[in-house]
Amino acid sequence: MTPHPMLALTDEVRAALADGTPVVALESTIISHGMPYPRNVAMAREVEGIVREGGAVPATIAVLDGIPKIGLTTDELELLGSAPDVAKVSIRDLPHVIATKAHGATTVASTMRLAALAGIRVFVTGGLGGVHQGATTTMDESADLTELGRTDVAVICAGVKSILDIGLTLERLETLGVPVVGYGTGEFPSFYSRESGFAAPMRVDTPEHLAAMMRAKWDLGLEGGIVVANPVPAADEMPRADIDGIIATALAESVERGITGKDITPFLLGRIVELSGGRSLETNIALVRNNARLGAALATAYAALTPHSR
Ligand code: PSU
Ligand code: MN
Repeated sequence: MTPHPMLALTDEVRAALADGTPVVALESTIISHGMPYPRNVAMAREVEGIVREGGAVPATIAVLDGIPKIGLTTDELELLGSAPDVAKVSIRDLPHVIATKAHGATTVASTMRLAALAGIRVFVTGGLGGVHQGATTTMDESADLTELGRTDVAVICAGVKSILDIGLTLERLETLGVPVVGYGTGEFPSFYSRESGFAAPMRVDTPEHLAAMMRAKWDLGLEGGIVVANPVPAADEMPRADIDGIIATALAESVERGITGKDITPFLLGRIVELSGGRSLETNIALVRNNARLGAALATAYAALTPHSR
């Protein structure tokens, strides 16, 4: 497919997509709003390097001066990680950030959509948005879920952290027809920990089987994404007893301070880093690295099954 004309692709990404070289999309909210500077920028560069070592081309996605960028330069990554005026941009925010020629860091939802418009089918992130705790009264559910229901991209993440309601998130994904796959595990992982107490709805153990699922889904015309839940390596995980208490404290503070809407996830992530004395940041970076390795392998396996024109 031809990339949408409103997108600005780097020459490297454009060439890779044209000749069938595997490409892996990466999001930017995790850089601008998910981790503190300068670790965020170092993480973003390192993850791009891991994708390259795995034989794929990284395409970090963001909006700069109102232009959706597919692939970023080193200077652009630095800007996204350090500038104070980078908005968190989900699907509903895309028209505004483009019209006002502003900078925006894209969430899972908007990164998925821009990746699909470029012709990229594999996307690596850390954690997915989902149904928030208390959503039965607040109705706070991430647009990541609706986007997964409609856009054809496989999203590699480390599961859903318990700042969200994991059970309700899995229910919503089932309703939306989104396959949720435990990679090498029968248990759905909870980001900082390998366990969540919830079973993974299905299990796959190789990139080749994941790629075959992508082909089967989209060849049948079943639109929408696939969630690949890849547990954090055992050596890097946080014990659930530790992290659950920290998350409960951060959640209580968010209620006390009246934080709502798009500000909740960045607030909670920041407080979890502080309350854990930086431990959660190390786990977060480790799981993104692990996802990047799988992302490169999956993009490679998928490219092997897919003619260049698709
Ligand atoms: N979870 C993380 N780190 C993140 C996010 C979630 O551990 O950076 C970001 C992702 O970009 C995700 C977004 O798409 O938060 C979800 O925000 P919301 O719930 O406002 O849709
Ligand atoms: Mn929300």
